[in-house]
Amino acid sequence: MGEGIFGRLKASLTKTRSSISDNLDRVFTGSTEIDEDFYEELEEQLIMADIGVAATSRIMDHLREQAAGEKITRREDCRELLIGDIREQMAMPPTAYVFLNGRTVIFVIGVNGAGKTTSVGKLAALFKKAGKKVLVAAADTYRAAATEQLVEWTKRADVPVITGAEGADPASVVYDAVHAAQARDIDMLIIDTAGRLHNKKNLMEELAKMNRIIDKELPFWNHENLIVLDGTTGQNGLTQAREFFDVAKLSGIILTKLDGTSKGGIAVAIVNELGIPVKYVGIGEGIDDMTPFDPDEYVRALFPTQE
Ligand SMILES: Nc1nc2c(ncn2[C@@H]2O[C@H](COP(=O)(O)OP(=O)(O)OP(=O)(O)O)[C@@H](O)[C@H]2O)c(=O)[nH]1
Ligand SMILES: [Mg+2]
Repeated sequence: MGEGIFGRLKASLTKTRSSISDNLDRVFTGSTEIDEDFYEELEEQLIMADIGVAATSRIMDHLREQAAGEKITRREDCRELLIGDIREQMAMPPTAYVFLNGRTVIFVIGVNGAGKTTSVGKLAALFKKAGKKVLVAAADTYRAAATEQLVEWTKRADVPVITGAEGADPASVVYDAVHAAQARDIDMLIIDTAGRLHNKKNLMEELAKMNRIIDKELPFWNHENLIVLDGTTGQNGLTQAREFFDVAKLSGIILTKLDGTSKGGIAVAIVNELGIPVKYVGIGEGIDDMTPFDPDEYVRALFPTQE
């Protein structure tokens, strides 16, 4: 499945003439020797690819340092250094997926429209297929439509869901879900939340309250807070994500809509800026359009001619 999905990621990253891979390749094949023009051009292309100013400047500094230290003069060799650097930065911490081995509660958080509810549905399907007992909780009680949308997804994934009335306290839904999870011997409890940042104080209090319930009721469970980021919003999405760091201890990123951007470099910017790993990527609107993030596949998709 990974190959198929990353084949599509690769296709989407190379679909336009302005794609990162085309232009990056051009930088490396223009002439054989490294010169100042080369560095400038490369820097520009990395920023164009959504890798962001901070990550680009880190990458460029490292590249210049390495090239000087290893006395590298050929652009082609520099390309290998660049690929190695990005692969290293995107490497998964060894603990990234430890939560899959035990009972886990996952909060899915993020701004409006990022793809939270869709991602909860896809994760539920993914875990169910892996043989887990999954329960979903609809803690976005602000709109009745939000619960209806999630209920649809849980039907598709064939997993049970705990809901609350419109306007109910989200923490009460979490409380009910926690008890249902214990009674039904659940492995994975996935909680969909509302995405509003206009009232940060409320959001903070609400997330804190829900987290307290988990800490009290499920102290021995793994606890993941996954933030959903829309891959098409580029650097703006990052600014919004930073706000969530103030309100929750984030353990990973779900990067959605990678099928909708030719600038896949956003994942590099995100990891560089936020310092937490991308754990899952969304690559379409269907239930099977989610996969664990694979740094090697990702780098291969960014640099397609390097196999
Ligand atoms: N192409 C594509 N569309 C996606 C992906 N993930 C989500 N979407 C779409 O993005 C839109 C918003 O998704 P939701 O899951 O409703 O987002 P949300 O974060 O729950 O939104 P709110 O509950 O309103 O805050 C929907 O139209 C989804 O189909 C993806 O990986 N690829
Ligand atoms: Mg939603």
